[in-house]
Amino acid sequence: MWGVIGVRRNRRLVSGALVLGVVCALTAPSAASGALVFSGGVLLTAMNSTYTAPLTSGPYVYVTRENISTGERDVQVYDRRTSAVPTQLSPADGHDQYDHDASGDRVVWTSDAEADSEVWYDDIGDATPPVKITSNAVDDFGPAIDGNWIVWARGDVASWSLYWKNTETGVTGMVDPNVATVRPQEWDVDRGRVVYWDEKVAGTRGIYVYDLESASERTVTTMAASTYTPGHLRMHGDRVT
Ligand SMILES: [Ca+2]
Ligand SMILES: [Ca+2]
Ligand SMILES: [Ca+2]
Repeated sequence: MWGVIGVRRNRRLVSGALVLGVVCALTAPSAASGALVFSGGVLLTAMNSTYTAPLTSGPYVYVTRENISTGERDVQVYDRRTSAVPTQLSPADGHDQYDHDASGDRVVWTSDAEADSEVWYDDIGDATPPVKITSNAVDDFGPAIDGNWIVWARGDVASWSLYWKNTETGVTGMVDPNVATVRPQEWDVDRGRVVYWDEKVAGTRGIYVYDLESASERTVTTMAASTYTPGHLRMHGDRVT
């Protein structure tokens, strides 16, 4: 069983995977300036900044910006309609905020400002400041958002499980209550359904889709763990890719 150290280690693995996926999907950032090259032009460039994990949603481009001097990471948003300098969403507090996901003008991220990590949420379209949607003594990380639904991993002493919150109703719950040899991996949420992969039975890995409103789950596919590791899972409508 993994302890808290194991949870933190795996959180880093999740973060690394997300960054790697972005690098593959887009032109690699310039090593010299940290500028993000996008559609043949420079979208974001600033002194002392490295931009990672760009994510477009509507007119917005959400990024994690690292201050090269201090190493502090913060979540920022760039509005393509105004082309103004990015707005920083997370506090310049000397702590890291990162691993953002967005749905239109709604954005979530992980914050390391406290002893254990917490998940924050903001709707940049309203005047309400960002709110912390978790408050506990274990790690919360890897938030994904679509519409009213937020899904993230909540670390327990031994491992983690996927939790969800409906921002409209305030209701929260757990996606995957089973205790498995491998914890839920590579989750995504779309229209109230969560996709993830897991090893619920030792030796067998499966891709699962959990419906948050009906609390029902279907198995998309399973295969032997010795020959099969699911890739970068995405949920979109009725499709899992
Ligand atoms: Ca910060
Ligand atoms: Ca707001
Ligand atoms: Ca926490």
